[in-house]
Amino acid sequence: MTDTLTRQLREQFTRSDLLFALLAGLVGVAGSYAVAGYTRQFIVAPIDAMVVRLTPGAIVAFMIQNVGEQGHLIHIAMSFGIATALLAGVALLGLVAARRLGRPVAGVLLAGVLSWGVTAAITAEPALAIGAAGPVTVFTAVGATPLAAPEHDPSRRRALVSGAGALTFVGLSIGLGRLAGGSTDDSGDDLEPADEDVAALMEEADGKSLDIAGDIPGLVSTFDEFYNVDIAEFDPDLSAEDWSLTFAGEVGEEREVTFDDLQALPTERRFVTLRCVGEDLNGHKLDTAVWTGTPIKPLLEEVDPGGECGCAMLRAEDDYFVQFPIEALEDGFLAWGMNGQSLPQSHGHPVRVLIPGHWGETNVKWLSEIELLEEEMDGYWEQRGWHGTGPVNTVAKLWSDTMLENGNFEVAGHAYAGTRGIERVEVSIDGGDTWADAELSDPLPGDDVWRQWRYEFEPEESHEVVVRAIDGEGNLQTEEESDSFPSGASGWVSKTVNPMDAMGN
Ligand SMILES: Nc1nc2c(c(=O)[nH]1)N[C@H]1C(S)=C(S)[C@@H](COP(=O)(O)O)O[C@H]1N2
Ligand SMILES: [Mo]
Repeated sequence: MTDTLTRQLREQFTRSDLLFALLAGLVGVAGSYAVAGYTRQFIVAPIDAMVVRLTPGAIVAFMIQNVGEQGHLIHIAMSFGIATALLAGVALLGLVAARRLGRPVAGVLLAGVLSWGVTAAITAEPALAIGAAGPVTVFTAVGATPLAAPEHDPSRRRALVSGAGALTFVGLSIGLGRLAGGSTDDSGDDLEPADEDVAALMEEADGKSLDIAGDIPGLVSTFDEFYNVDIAEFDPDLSAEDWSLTFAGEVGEEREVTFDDLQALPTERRFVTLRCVGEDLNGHKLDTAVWTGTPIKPLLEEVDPGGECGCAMLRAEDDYFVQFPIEALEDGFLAWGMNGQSLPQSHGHPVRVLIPGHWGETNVKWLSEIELLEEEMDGYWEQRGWHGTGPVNTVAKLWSDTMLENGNFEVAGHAYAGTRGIERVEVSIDGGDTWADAELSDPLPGDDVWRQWRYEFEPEESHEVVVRAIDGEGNLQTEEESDSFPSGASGWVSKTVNPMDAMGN
């Protein structure tokens, strides 16, 4: 049965057809990249979004635990594969039609029109779709041409030349795509009018940052330092003018808020720290910025939320969604500025939510809708097994250990406990037998901000350094160790350091 099927298929096209179809698929994807760059107009982008949506939760959870950051690469490779296969399939159809009809031109036209149609349908960009359709058409034509005169088909040579041509085209396209896509310049423009209040806060943070010899962030993370977690490979590309936020579901009155509406509300600047539930205990998905925006509460009160569960689903333009209690949302902040610039694309341009003291995943970027619910529903990550919508765990990070010129050894890092605040950080240099207080940075204004700590000691050969924080309610950071999945990593960060080795370097 399969045998006859394979045979039948084989009768439809030759090995040369397959080769040219594959080349056409590759140059089609490359051509799309050449005109669109690494943006949502690139044919791979919507496919990636679909892959993200359709990947079953169990697989995503497995990938996060076992594959980690490379998971994104696997996703994107799959999406590239699908895009290439789609365009190659269209080219193959054209080649088969060319032979069947005995009219190469008809087959080539078919491949051209279909590749344009498929790309336009996927990207919703009819004009840019020519970037993919052009090269697909050309390579289908090359593949179909010798049919007219098979006796002139030096096929090996033709395949080599075409392959080289395709590679050259892909190379050129990568160069062009880099120019076309604005993905490199990530940071936004300066806020208008120049925001002196932000400047003053940044200066305050600078002044309060400890003098740490090791290379770690200050009290405000720079755009380069600030971590990023995105479910999609391609960030939504939204303009402030076209953006709006809808309050829907169990509300007394539906309401749509535009960017201008937001700007007309009282503007505040806040230090807010974000931490991802998926990070390792001593990981670096913990950062702080000065955010410009407006509180959510007055808007919520206007729409008069109802609903049994007292909960809301927040949705975003990348099809991200997360649900948590209105109680937490009420303390939230709608931010359009970060460190004195308009919100960068990768951090949710033009508007994101900040929920004090809760895990990063509640801080929805590219926010589009707040739906008040009747009953609880899982969010994107909850569907995939995570429990990351509640308050953050307390943590003291050990991010640097440095031999100082004065012969002492310095250990340092940041500590964070959400809205509970950090009261104290303790350091042990003997594996937890004895403890001493670390130097702490003066607190910054705000009720959801990390602090820096630093500890200096006269070193011996080797030390097991352990750090732990005490939050503002007097609770000691839990010693019990757990993985980040599903509720955030716990335990005390420890590290064996060999100061004398360091000195030898
Ligand atoms: N729309 C949208 N919002 C999102 C995410 C996302 O993928 N899409 N990721 C969430 C997660 S898991 C975290 S930890 C934070 C990260 O914010 P950042 O990328 O600005 O650091 O954003 C949250 N908000
Ligand atoms: Mo996260």
